[in-house]
Amino acid sequence: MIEKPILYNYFRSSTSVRVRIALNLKGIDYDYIALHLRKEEHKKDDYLQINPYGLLPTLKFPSGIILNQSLAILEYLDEVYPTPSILPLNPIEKAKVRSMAYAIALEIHPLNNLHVLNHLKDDFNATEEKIKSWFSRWVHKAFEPLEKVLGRDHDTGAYCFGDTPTIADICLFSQVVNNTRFGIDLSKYPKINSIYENCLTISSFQKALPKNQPDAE
Ligand SMILES: N[C@@H](CCC(=O)N[C@@H](CS)C(=O)NCC(=O)O)C(=O)O
Repeated sequence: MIEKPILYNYFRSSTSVRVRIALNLKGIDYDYIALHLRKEEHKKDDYLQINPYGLLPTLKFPSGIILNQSLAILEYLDEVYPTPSILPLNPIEKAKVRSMAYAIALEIHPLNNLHVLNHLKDDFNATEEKIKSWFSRWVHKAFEPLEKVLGRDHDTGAYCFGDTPTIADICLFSQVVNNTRFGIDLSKYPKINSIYENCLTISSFQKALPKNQPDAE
């Protein structure tokens, strides 16, 4: 049993949603510390001492161990707390799951992060409409091929890989939740939508939703 960690996060942050889902799935109790991104609480000295990158989420253990980067946290949790598993053990299966997770976490999220959107607005005078179009562009650029992969691949089940959720579903679900804030039309992605709906039936995913957090607005 691991010690009770502190999760520094924000209700709306999709990378925070990812870690909340994994903690919930694994039944790990944690203390919730909210940092308001729009109020730039993640840029204050106290937090930068904990995570010099100034990004959320961060998971801190009573032992003093501090972890950041949501995918690194997910994999760490899966290794020290293997049941239920969120990554297959077989190397090729693991690579397939990581590939889908990375299609979202590495191809969409870094381009649509708050500091990127703020940079477009502040330094390139991008309008709200242009920012929405930017956000939407990177979602579709990854979701279109992901939908094809999910439709083609025999490994696809109720979830991205088989019939239990993995880190791929955790990333997919968190991204779909984030998309709703930008009004992205996802109607052309039946597979992605059905996986999202299946995730919604699991209480660990429900509990991690932005609206169910103590700092929800
Ligand atoms: N790759 C990192 C990304 C972390 C990240 O960008 N978090 C966002 C919230 S979803 C953040 O803290 N943004 C603050 C900012 O953009 O200023 C991870 O997966 O943890």
